[in-house]
Amino acid sequence: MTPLWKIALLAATTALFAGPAVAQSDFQSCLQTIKAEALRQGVPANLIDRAFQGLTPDQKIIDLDSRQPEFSQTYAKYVGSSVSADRIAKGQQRMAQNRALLDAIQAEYGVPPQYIMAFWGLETNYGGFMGDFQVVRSVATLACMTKRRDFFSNETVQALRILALNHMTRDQMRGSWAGAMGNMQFMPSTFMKWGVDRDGNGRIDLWTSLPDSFASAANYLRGVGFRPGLPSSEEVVLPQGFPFDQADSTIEKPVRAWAAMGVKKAGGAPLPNVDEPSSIILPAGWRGPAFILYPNFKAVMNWNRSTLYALAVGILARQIAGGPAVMQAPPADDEPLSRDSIVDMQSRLARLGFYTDEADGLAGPKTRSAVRLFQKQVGLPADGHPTPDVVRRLQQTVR
Ligand SMILES: [Ca+2]
Repeated sequence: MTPLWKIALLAATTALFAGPAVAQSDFQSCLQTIKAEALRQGVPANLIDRAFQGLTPDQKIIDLDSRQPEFSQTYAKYVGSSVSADRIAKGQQRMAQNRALLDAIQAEYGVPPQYIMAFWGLETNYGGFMGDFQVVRSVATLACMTKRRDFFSNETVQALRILALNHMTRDQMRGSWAGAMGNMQFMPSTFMKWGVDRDGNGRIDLWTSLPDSFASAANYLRGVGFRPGLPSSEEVVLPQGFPFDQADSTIEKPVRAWAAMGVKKAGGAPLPNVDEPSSIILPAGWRGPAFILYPNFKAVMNWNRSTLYALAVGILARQIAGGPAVMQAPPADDEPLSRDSIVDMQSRLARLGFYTDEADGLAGPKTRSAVRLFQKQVGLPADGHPTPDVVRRLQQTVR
């Protein structure tokens, strides 16, 4: 489920301020600290006391939170499972059913219907699984029983504010184990910042009101920079001899500059003749599909800081709107790497002087650029994509 990524990465931004995890016996005193902040933000004391009455930490959530994925995610597996034929068909059906509403929202917020459908499809399979955890208990547990105290304390305060505004009762307010709520899996803080009462009944209801859910998603996307015009991303073909070390989300050029290098849309049509900053990425390495990332990709990444998630949004949106599927298949041997083998790879790259960060088992931009330096040294295409083959060659080279 996507909220996992979202929470992990949002939380990382507040890690500097996070206090130590507290023992279970301190749960009540932790709640009192949260209560003080909620009072400061105008939540009535009796409402807070009712919301916290009988509240205990949920061990299931603590267990789920401590799990770390054993393997890295690959483009083929992630996009293959999240952009299914069924999800495309359902998205088209839901878009047709809600056409007038979605057109009105597009006119107001500049977000095309297929994007709202793509987020809805990826977040909850069009409202099919919104989560059944009590949100106040989830975020209070995560605030008081994990290391991400500041982030989730604020989420708890925002959840209390939602109750204070009578949008939902404590028992009705359900979500994922990590506190993501409703059709679009908004965190309480996102709800408070971007939620919209589109149907005008006086309550923001992201569970049962589609007008509220869709308008809130569009309001959020516009708020984080989504603009009408270019899509978030699209598949491209690279010319023979394209320098693979230029294919990285950290390298930006005007769209026109990529076109001048011979980059075309998949299928051979020219790229748009514009100067918007854009990047090329190879999410499954040089043998797989290439994508150009336009400025709206950053807005999508703001919703969820996972490149694969953001690519899936663009691919799903395009096909919901009747556009083509991705043409280039990923290589069949692009296998996920275990955390252990990524750690092994990082420490060997460090011994070569190519990698100076902590060997954390997560292949981010610094790992990719270290892999590129190694690939150049041994004469491989420098796509920076970590594969079992790269790991094997490193093991042979650095002992
Ligand atoms: Ca409403």
